[in-house]
Amino acid sequence: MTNIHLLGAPIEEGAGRRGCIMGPAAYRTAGLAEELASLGHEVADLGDAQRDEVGTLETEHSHLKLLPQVAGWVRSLHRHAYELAKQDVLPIYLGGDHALSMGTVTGHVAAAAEMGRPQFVLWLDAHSDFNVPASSPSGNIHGMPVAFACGLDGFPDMLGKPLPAQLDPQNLCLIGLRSVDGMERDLLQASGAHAYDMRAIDEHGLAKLLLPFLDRVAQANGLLHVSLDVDFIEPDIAPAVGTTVPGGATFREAHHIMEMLHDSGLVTSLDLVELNPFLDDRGRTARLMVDLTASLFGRRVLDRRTQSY
Ligand code: B3U
Ligand code: MN
Ligand code: MN
Repeated sequence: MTNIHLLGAPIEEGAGRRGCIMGPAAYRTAGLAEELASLGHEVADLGDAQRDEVGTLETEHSHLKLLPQVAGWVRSLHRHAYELAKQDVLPIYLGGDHALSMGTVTGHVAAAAEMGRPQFVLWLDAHSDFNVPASSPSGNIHGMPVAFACGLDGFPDMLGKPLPAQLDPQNLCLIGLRSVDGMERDLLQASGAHAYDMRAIDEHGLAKLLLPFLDRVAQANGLLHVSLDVDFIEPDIAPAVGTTVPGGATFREAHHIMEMLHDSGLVTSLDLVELNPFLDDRGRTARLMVDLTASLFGRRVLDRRTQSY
């Protein structure tokens, strides 16, 4: 039994199109809390976080879209995540676009550093979200949270203070990549992060990519934050996302990853991001995300684990 805290993060200013503001409500409508409770977990819904008021921020990068609004969310969510990380609960952040992870990941990394435990991050996404302001072709801040959390240079004052602790790219695993910008790819590859595109899944299978990473988390007695972007999944079955990229994870692959994560017992926090209910087809994407979360929290057909290779 896990003590799960749900926190809504209805940010949409980091994405190129509107609609993610409705994400937390869609998860509630799709029955996320009830589903997790039916698996035997204790679930508390903390409601939605509020955005801080932030005035103009200094930056040479004038193409950054809605910067003060995004920074307002990041500051608020950073505080919430830091506080939740220090409690004996497992927070699920209901997005909201992926810029929210600038707050959640940095909050968890800061708390982990204070606790003297390494923080690991699993990023399940079609994109690596490793742009810095200078490399971003769009100016959409949801394309930048991983670079920010790793402490790359060139960001305005998103947190209202220096980054308390950086995410070590060695502790970062990205799976599902199929849309990475030119300069972004150079930054990602130079960082030393463990990055896997769809080709790697095709060639090796998910278990071979994920299990060694999970082993490293376990060996290091690490904490594991999972950030699940809707666009990780094939858009035919998960259409409610602003940046669909064909060739995503299948229904079976997505559930398989969640089941392996559950069996590991290592996940300590989770972001569900980029759900745009305005683009959904009769709630099917919201329901799929709820079902995937249920697999991550123990729903299974038969009682067996993936064997190590
Ligand atoms: N890399 C592109 C596209 C993108 C990243 N994340 C999303 N889209 N969702 C960018 O705008 O940075
Ligand atoms: Mn993303
Ligand atoms: Mn994405």
